[in-house]
Amino acid sequence: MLETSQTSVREQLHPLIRNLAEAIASTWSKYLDLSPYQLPEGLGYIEGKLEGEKLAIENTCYQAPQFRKLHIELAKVGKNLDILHCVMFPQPSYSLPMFGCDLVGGRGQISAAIADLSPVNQERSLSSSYKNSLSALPNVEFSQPRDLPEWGDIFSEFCLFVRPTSPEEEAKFLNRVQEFLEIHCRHAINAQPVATLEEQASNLAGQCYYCNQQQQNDKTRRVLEKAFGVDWAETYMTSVLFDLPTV
Ligand code: BLA
Repeated sequence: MLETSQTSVREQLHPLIRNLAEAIASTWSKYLDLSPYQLPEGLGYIEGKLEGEKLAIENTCYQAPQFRKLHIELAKVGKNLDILHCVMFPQPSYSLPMFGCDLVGGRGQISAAIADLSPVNQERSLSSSYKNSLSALPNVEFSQPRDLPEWGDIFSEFCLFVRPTSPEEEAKFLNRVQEFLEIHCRHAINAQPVATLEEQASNLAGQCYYCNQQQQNDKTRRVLEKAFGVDWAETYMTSVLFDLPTV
């Protein structure tokens, strides 16, 4: 029963969202040693109502030695809003950036497509190895780049934030995200855990700042509040979308 409704959420989503979800999951399983991650009780598959329309959320979560939590969320709000949200939370013992991606679309058009490898170290700057790999990627141009909101100081200089205007631009976005993921997974599997508790604390503080900034996204919060109420939205944003490890 659950399986049937989950499959149908996925099938009804915008093709870019479906394809990107597929690409993320297959890149993870290609590079990482995945094991299951237990989401808070009752928050795997969720249904609510937004202005009389059905909102369905499907969460998929894994963990790996280098990652505390690998999360893909697919959501469908009535006929008009399709969402993909993805975050890779590193273990605080690994000094790795945060991969994040959000796609928001409606009526056949993606309005927001964002992907980044965001630094969470003390300097809030990617390591030279990441910078070298990302700089070596071929230049991609989009006809409608978008401006980051005020809370977006967490994103790196490589952040891609666009409104894709054609199937070609959608394919270019998908391809660039795939490249980000490959670079990230290759770095992660070659990384050594940090030695000191101070470094771990600093990584954790960086992740904490990242999550606090993401929690300022009123556009996400409003969708969740309208469908599920203010308290539920707060719990969901702080315990599923942008939670922090307990240490
Ligand atoms: C934008 N996110 C949005 C928008 C909506 C959502 C409705 C506005 C779309 C637009 O401006 O065209 C909604 N996103 C959601 C909901 C969920 C979601 C409901 O993920 C989950 C249930 N957001 C992230 C991550 C990033 C992110 C990981 O979750 C980046 C790595 C970014 N989303 C992000 C940004 C905007 C956005 C930067 C634009 C915000 C703005 O312009 O103010």
